[in-house]
This record gives sequence, C-alpha cells and structure tokens, in this order.
Amino acid sequence: MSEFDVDRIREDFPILGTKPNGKPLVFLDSASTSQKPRQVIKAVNDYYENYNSNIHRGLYSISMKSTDAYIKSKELAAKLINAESYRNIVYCRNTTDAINIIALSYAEPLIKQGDRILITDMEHHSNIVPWLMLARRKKAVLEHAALVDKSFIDMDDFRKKLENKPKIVAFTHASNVLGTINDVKTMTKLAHDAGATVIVDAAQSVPHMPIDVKEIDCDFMAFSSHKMLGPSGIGVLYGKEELLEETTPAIVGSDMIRSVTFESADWNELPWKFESGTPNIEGAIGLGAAIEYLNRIGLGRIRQHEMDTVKYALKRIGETEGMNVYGPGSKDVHRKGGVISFNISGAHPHDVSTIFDTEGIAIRAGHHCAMPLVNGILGQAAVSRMSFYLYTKQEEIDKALDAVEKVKRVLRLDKKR
Ligand code: C6P
Repeated sequence: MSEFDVDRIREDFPILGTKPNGKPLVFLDSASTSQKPRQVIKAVNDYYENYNSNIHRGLYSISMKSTDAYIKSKELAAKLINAESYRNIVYCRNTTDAINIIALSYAEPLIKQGDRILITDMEHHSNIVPWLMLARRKKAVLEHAALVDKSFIDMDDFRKKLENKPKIVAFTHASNVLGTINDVKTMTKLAHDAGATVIVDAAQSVPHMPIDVKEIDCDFMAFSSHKMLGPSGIGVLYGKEELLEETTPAIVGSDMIRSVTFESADWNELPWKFESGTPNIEGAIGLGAAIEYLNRIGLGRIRQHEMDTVKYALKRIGETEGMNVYGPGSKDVHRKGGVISFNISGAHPHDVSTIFDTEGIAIRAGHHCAMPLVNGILGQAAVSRMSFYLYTKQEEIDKALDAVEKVKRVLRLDKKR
C-alpha cells in the first residue's frame, strides 16, 4: 500500500491553498464541516453543466442519467456502511433531520405515556431535542446515562437504566466535544437485550473510520454528507428494512406516493417513501463523489492518520503550560477521534478563537451544540476545539500551539498567573 501522503491529498482541496487573513489557511474545524476536494466540486458542476434535470420523472436521457447518478450515490452510501442495499438508505438533509425523521415517524406511534427513552450525557443537541420533544408530547420519560472520568459512558449506569426497559435507546458513536469513540456494538447488544430499538448518531464516525452496520446491528443510523467531504444539505438515514417498511412517513407528498385519490394514499417502495418532494440531487451526486474519494484513500488509513495526529497534538499540548484538555487522553487514543477540546487558563474561548484567526487558524469555540455536556458535565461556559481530518498536517498543530503562546501574550496571561 502506498504511503499516506498528506501533501498529495491536500493538493485536491483548493481551499487549503488560500490565505484568508494573508496567512495560509489552517483549517482545524472539520468536526463542524469538512473541506471539499476538487473531485466533489467537479461532480456537482458536471451535473449542473451537463445533465441538470429532475429524477424519476423524465423519460428523457438527461433525467435518466440524473436518476442513475442518484441511485449510484445511494449504492455507494450503502456499501460504505455495509448496508444490505440502497433500499436501506434514505436521503434527507443532515444528521439532525435523520434523527427527527425517526422520532416523528417510527418512534411517534411507538412511545406511550410513561415509556422511557434512553440517551447519554455526551449527546449533541440533535440527539437530545427530538427525544425531549417526543417525551414531552407523549408524557414519556427521557433518561440519560452518566459518564465516567468526564470522558466515557458509564456502562454500569447504562446497564442500570436499561433495566427500566426503554423503548428507544439513542447514542452517539463519537462525541463531537470529547472525541470519545463509544463501543456501539456492545451498547446495541445490551439495548436489544432490553427490548429497545437502537439509533446511532454517526455524524462524527462515518467520515473518519470504517463502519459496518451489520456488525453493529443498530436499527437506525444517521450521518451527514458535509462532514465527509460532500456537499451540505444532504444526510443519510440508514434503517433496517423491516423497520423502514413498517414505518409510516411523517412528511408526505410528491414522489413518495404510489397512488393517491381524494380518499386515500399509499406509499412508494423503499427508500423513496421517506423522500417527499424533489431531493437534493446535486448533493447526492457530490456525496457519491465524496464516498468514492474516501474509498480511494481508505477509511482505515484515515483513522490511523487521525490517531497519529491526535497523539502528536496531545503530546505537544502536554508540553504547553496552562492548557486543559477535555475527553480521553494519550493512553486512550484508540478510543478517541480527531477532536481535541481545550481551554487556556484565564482566556475566554471566543478570544482564543479570534486570536487564532489572526494567524489564519480556524477552530471552533462555544458549547458545540452539546450544552448538557459542556455546561453541565464539564462545568464550562464554552470550550475551544481543534478537529482534524485526512488533510491535517502535524505542522498545523505546531502553528496552533504557537497561537496558544500568542493568546497568552496578547491577553497577558503570564503576568496574571
Ligand atoms: N456537530 C460540530 O461542530 P448536522 O448539523 O445535522 O449535520 O449534524 C448534527 C450533529 C449531530 N451529532 C453530532 C455528534 C454532531 O457532531 C453533529 C454536528 C457540528 O460539532 C455542528 S454543531
């Protein structure tokens, strides 16, 4: 196998050659959204320039071409996560949308007064609020499994809460704040043994590591194209066929219908019955190109590169005074994705981010849409976060650590200590 050549990979990403503040862009915010390679941009352009047309509707050649490209994209998405077929792949807007679709269509009729829904303390708002609203509508109970060491799901607490027989158990595969990679296979098995339906939020895992839904055995999985080199506005809801079959769609109209009269309507076959209205065709085509790109590089190698990057970053941070890191440390790097949240003693994360920006370095600062975790468990109003991807270079970590020193100088933190 050829060497993992980051410089060669970076050539495919036009934006990485730009200088937003007169300084080369150091993009350390891929957990928020990833950059896009030329191959994805070209695939989207090619659709618009050469065969822009609606899918499933036209009996003319360019419409058939766009339909074929749309289905090919779904086949690639299915293969990426080892789903049985493209019938298991529903395209929607993003991870948030996918989880809402499950909550509003599958879970809505299932959950009754007094039922329990179990999530965890490290969830993103997208995997909290749809369940919170459902619990409120049904007078059900939303429970959340605790963490140990402010880093890992407390499996004893998870098991204990499963004794209450929740009907829905939903958890993230990888935390967007801590970086923690959860043992979703074991969690799914435990939840199934307790009789629950399992939803995995894979927004931060599918882009970064090999995933096998058959091995995990989850019932539903959600992820977003924009975090995996693809366009925004398109996301994936994977579902087991029998569950998708038995679910009545919540959003109806247009092509998701087989037949309609003024008295009744019945649904199209899978996966179309969950895709009402004209879908994001260019997004699907771009996502297909993104998956082909990821396959060419290899997700196993991307995961290894990110682990090496995290290891290096944690070592450099360990040598730097005044930095607090959240989530698993160096000894647990095999359980941590390419995400490092940190604070610099005495500096507000918004100031940190602004000062980093003067050096061309993009990081995210705030609650990262995980307020119960950041404000509650970590006890912070906000944290700064660097996140990595296949194009991240070690010298970019060095630049970030130089920027930490600049933060200390600008805010005169050394004098305050
Ligand atoms: N996290 C971040 O900067 P959407 O926005 O629907 O594509 O993804 C939502 C989502 C769901 N689950 C997890 C674990 C996530 O990390 C995200 C998105 C971004 O961390 C934007 S808040």
